[in-house]
Amino acid sequence: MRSGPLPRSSLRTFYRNCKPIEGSTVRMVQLLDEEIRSREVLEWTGLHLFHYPMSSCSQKLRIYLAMKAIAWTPHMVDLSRNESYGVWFMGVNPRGMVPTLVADGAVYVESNDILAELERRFPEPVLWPSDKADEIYTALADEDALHHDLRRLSFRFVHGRAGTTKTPELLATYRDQGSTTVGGKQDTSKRLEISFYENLAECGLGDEACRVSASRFRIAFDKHEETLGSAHYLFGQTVTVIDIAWFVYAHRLVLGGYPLERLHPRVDAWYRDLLADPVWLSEVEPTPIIARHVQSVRTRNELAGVDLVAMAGF
Ligand SMILES: N[C@@H](CCC(=O)N[C@@H](CS)C(=O)NCC(=O)O)C(=O)O
Repeated sequence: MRSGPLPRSSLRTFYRNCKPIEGSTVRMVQLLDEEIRSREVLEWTGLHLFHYPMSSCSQKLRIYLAMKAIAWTPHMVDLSRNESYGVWFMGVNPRGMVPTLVADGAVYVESNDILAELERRFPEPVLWPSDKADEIYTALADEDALHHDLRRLSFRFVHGRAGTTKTPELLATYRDQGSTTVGGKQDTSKRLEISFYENLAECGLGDEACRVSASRFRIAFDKHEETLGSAHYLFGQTVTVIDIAWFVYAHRLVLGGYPLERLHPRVDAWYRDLLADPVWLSEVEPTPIIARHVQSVRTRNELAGVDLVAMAGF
């Protein structure tokens, strides 16, 4: 079973091929022309973002866009209906994931690469300081490496799912659709997605896997707790993309019952401070229907003694 973060080697494949952002030696994922099968997007002008309201990576992008007051056209991809695995969307992003950016006909995948591209196009206000460009890239890669952990905890403790919503047939279609290369390289990302969902079908959201995922976040938050002892934000005295990325994670985990205030009081104060900003809040706040569902999942788990705290032993 694969419960660990993505290996560094596969993360590195995300960063090959295209142009680096200023101050960074790291490269971004832009699709090559022949990898884009839904050809009409090549004609699109301006910025178009494929996203989903409750997708954590989409939330990260939307907060960033709002902070920079960048105008963009939304394209909702309904993940609850597996729309990202549809033929048309796979022809835009062969990884079948949101967020995906189309910028004047160029297609960018991977939320952190999209942030890099946007920072290059819209440098003000600075959210990715060029003197720390590579450090920030590495910190974002570390955050991305926890994405499957977040998804696992989210599925169980926020959405209250018991297993997978992807049938073997759907996964087979997903496997066969879209370009097999991304940015000119054979892509490993889809294989990791398939193995996540196959594992979910086979083993469900088991206690042990969830415990491992929760402890990875505890370790990461412990580091942030230390950082925030001498800095206002996670990368110094001003807000950066790292704050946005971790704010989204913190919010999702708090929704799932992670005891942020008790275990990491400085991180909790930092999180609450950012949450008080209506721009940040509005991008992560669940709709009333989802909020009620999340609350009922929490109550049900607590009554059964299988809530996140009990399960993780925190
Ligand atoms: N490493 C990717 C992760 C993207 C990702 O996993 N997106 C999720 C939503 S947060 C998705 O599209 N999932 C589709 C699915 O699981 O069906 C990124 O940072 O963009």
